[in-house]
Amino acid sequence: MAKLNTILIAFVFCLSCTSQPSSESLENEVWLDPALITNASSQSIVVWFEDQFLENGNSFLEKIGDFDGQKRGDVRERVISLLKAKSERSFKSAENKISELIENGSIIQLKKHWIVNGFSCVADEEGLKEIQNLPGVAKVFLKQPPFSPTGPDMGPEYLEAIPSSRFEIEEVEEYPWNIEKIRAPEVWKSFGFIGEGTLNVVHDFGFKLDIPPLAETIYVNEDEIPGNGIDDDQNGYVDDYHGFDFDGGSANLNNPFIRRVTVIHGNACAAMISGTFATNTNQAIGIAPGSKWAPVIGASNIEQAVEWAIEQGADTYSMSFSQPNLGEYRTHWRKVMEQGTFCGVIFISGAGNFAAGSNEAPIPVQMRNPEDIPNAVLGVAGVGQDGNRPVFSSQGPVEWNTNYYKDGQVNKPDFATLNFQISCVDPEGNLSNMSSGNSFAGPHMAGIVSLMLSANPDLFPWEVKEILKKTAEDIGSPGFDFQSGHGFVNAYDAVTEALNWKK
Ligand SMILES: [Ca+2]
Ligand SMILES: [Ca+2]
Repeated sequence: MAKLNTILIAFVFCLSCTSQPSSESLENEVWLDPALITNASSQSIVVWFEDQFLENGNSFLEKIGDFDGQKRGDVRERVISLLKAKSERSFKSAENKISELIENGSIIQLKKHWIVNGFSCVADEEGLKEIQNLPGVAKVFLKQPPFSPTGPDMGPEYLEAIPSSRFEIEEVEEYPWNIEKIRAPEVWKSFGFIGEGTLNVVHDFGFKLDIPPLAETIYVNEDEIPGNGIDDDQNGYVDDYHGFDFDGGSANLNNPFIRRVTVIHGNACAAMISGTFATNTNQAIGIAPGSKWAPVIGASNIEQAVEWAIEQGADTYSMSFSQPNLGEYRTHWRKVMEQGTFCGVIFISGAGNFAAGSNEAPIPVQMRNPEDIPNAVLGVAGVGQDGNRPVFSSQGPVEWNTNYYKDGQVNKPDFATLNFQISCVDPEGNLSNMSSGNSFAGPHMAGIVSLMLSANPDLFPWEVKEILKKTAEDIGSPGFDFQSGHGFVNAYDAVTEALNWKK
């Protein structure tokens, strides 16, 4: 496409004037995020090459048909290879000039990506100008201000030994109302699926790793030796044994960001997905207590976090956060999630809590990034025990009118789970706190999807969504509505349908 544009522009120039187009005309082909400042001394940017797996803003739904009848696991490997090959090709053609820019200090902190074919860096005025002349460069986005939570450490950076799981279906004595309402225990007892074989990545803001019901199911990257300061598996991340803080550049995930009294946000979300028994009890606390979970932090480095998740074999990627006012940079997040979906990952995000009170935002921006991403992210709202929607729960629709994505109005949220007065795990591993918010709606969905993939690992993310649509109970106003989407989902009907699903 870039070449075609060059020819067309050159042709017009030749008709209208006698001089050849100057080299400046090449710069004009590169799309620049209007939020970029052309003479800034330092800006954090992300650069796309022209050659992308999904060629344009409409490619996601078109591409799905190419994979009919195939298996998620097989396609994942193929797509990863394709994405990496594109990235290597594009980078190779530009790498001499990029090296020059690094040497003269025009760009720093270069991070090469494959989930989207491109790279991130911090560029000065000269760097931004020269990047536009690199072969194959198509777009430059301003990365929005980094979001780096800080706080005191809690707990160890890694676990010396992973306790064996105490969870047995026969041993379950009780469970909180939300686990029952989502019909997880019926799945365990009727089918025996507890999420085995699935990995749920929890992208959040604070964790404590040694909480018993979560320590039993924490993910271990077997190729990494923890705590030795060496990148043993040579994936670019030192000591990424359980997870990684991509914003902090460290394996220390213990920075708590949001705590309500004793609730640690990341743990509360993870426990709803993969928690086993509350400490010293036989009280089940997670929807998929046989699944693994991995903590990541990385809102400012979403490419790295998603690439890491994919390479560790993630099945779900749960994001209980919401970013407003990203401008054109939303496009980049969407592309990451779209291409990540073809690597077999189901991306999930709570709908947000911006429908009432001091946080109230107008529609169509009550739902924000990433829960506003169509097709590739399940945006999940919720209800309480009585089945009613709490007033804070963000509503759709949303709008996509960026330079790249022209959907216009998009129906959101996609589904509803639970979000009101949910028991959360505390730092000792007990269920003792009642909290509310769509931070919990997403993890309920991740737990359900984990059970579905445990039952049928071959399902593509878009098939998972179809099954959820088919089995969701219509609540709120009849049919799709902007408060509960396609309806209230439950694990039992979703798993039953997943087992019967014919490719
Ligand atoms: Ca490593
Ligand atoms: Ca190591």
